[in-house]
Amino acid sequence: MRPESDALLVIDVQNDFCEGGALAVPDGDAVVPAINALMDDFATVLLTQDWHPPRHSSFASEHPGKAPFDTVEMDYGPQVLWPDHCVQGSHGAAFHPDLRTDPAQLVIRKGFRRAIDSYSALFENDHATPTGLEGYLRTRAVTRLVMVGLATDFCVQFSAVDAAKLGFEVTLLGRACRGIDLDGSLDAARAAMRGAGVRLED
Ligand code: VGL
Ligand code: ZN
Repeated sequence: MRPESDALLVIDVQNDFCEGGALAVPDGDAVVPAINALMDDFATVLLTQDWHPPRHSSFASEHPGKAPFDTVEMDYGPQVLWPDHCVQGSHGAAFHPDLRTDPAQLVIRKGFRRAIDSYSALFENDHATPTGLEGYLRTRAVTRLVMVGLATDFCVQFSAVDAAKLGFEVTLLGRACRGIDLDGSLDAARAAMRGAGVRLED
C-alpha cells in the first residue's frame, strides 16, 4: 500500500466516454479493470466527473453551422466543440457501472459553468479559475499523483500538466488511459506532458 501522500486520480471514467456513449473514446472501457486493480494500492483515491449543464458552450449543438470536433475561439481561447455529453444527472454522466467508486474519498465535478469548459481537474479552460482540487490536495498533504482515465489527450493531459506545473510529482499510467486522437492530439499530448515533467509509464 502506498502512503497517503500518493493519490490515484481517476479522470472521467463515465458512460459517455465509454462504448456506446455520446463521446466514446476508442477502447475506453479497457481502462476500467486496470483502474479497479490499482485502487487496492492507494490509500488516497480521487475521482473526477465531467459535469455539464444542458446547453453547455462546449457542445457543437450550441454553435449554429458548427459540427462536433470543430474548433471555435472563446473569450478564454480556442475550444474544441463536442457532441452533447456528460449532462448533469444523465446516464451518460454516471460513472461506468463497473468502475469501483467506494474506495474514492472525493469526487470532483468540473465543467459545470455553462460559459467555460474544464478539461483539467485543477483549472478551468481559462487556465485561471481553480476547481478547488489543489487546496484539497495540499491540505491532505498529497505530493504525488498517479493519473489514469479518459481521455489521455484532453482531460488527462490537462490535469497532468497543471498538476506538474503546481509542483506535484505526476505519473501517467498508459495502460489505464485511452485517448481520442483528433489530428495527432495524442502525440502532442504526450510531448506536452513530457515537457511539463510528467512521467509516462505503461
Ligand atoms: C473530455 C472532451 C470533453 C475528457 C471531457 O474527459 O477528456 N473530453 N469533455
Ligand atoms: Zn466535457
